[in-house]
Amino acid sequence: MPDWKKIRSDFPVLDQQVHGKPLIYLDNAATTQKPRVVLEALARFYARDNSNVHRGLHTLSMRATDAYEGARARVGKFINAADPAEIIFTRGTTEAINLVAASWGGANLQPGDVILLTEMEHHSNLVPWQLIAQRTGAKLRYVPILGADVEGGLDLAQLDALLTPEVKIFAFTHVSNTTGTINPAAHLCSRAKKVGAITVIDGAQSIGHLPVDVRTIGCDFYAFSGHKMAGPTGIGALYGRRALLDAMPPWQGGGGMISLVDYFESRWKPSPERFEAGTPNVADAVALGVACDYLDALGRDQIAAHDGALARLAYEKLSVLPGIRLLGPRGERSGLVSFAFKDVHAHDIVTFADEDGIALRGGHHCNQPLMKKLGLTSTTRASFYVYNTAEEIDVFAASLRRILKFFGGA
Ligand code: 7TS
Repeated sequence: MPDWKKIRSDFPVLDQQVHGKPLIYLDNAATTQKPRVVLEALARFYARDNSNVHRGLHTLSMRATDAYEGARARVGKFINAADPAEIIFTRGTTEAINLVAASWGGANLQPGDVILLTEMEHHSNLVPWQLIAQRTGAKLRYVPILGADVEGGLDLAQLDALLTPEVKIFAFTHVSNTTGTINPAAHLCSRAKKVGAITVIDGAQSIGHLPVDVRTIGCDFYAFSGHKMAGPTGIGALYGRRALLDAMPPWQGGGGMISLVDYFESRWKPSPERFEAGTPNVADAVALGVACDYLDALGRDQIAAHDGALARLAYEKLSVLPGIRLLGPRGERSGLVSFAFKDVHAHDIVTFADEDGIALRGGHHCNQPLMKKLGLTSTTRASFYVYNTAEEIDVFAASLRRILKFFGGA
């Protein structure tokens, strides 16, 4: 069992005061903080190994290439990919989903085909599909949610009616960034497979929080961001099954992705180079590999238990506040709580909590359609990670009581 109290000192940014109070960082669903080992890996790469990859024969270039390809293998191992070539480095989840939509979707979707999504998707797993639907004539269809303030899960009873043979892609989030719902990813993939649909999982909120094994889940694609798993911004990955990737066309052209170029036509390298045109983000990829080591040393099952316990504790402490509407499941949930008050705007709560040194997030969380469905325009969200503690939840709950009192709500 990790010593959770000691872990805090691994994160230099947490050692500061905000408005004279110790920083309590509860905005981890937006981005997590980075441990010292990740910061050092970035500095070390630039101080010792910096060079462009793949195109050089000199020592530094070979070192940079080894480090970059080593990071690819490490990230592949982190999610149990069968082959490092199944890992394509991207800027993050958003770019990874855009890659699948543009490349697989552009090559395969026909008018009348259906892209199945869910009503709880982040804009990143929504807008790219709208764009490719417009280009190809495919249609969008949604798995509805049960009331999000009841349990916040998908209405799985509708799956039989929705998963018809016209469905070519089923793209869904592993964990909701607004309700904290953990979707039954393996079950959804096996249901999609029965009608021959490929599956794309948005892993932005799961990758750093739960054990993720793409082969056990049985998905075709899995997209995630490094900055939500203790790694740097500007780096993430798309996992794709090799057979699918090898049959997909490039989505961006440039150096590094070709085997031969002539004035009028070119030939592509296989995956992953085919999908990584231009100089890649070498330093951040290397540091992402170090973030994988850091999280695996803690144990992702332990992290899931820790974050989930904090979220359940917060849910219980907040549920007694007058007039609160708490979203998502009461029991098993990922490490976040999202809530709304009728008379106090989320932005006011976030601003007032900041005075107590607490970092929260208020708004639609890039979930505008879900907000509309819930009859809300915004929620306040507290999201937890390895360095958060039960004591911080107490301070957070006390701060909310103070804020409600100020607004005349308690
Ligand atoms: N999918 C989900 C479920 C997310 O929560 C996010 C980011 C993304 C995709 C996009 O990730 P990116 O790294 O490509 O930007 N979510 C949030 C959030 O909840 N608050 O800020 C960013």
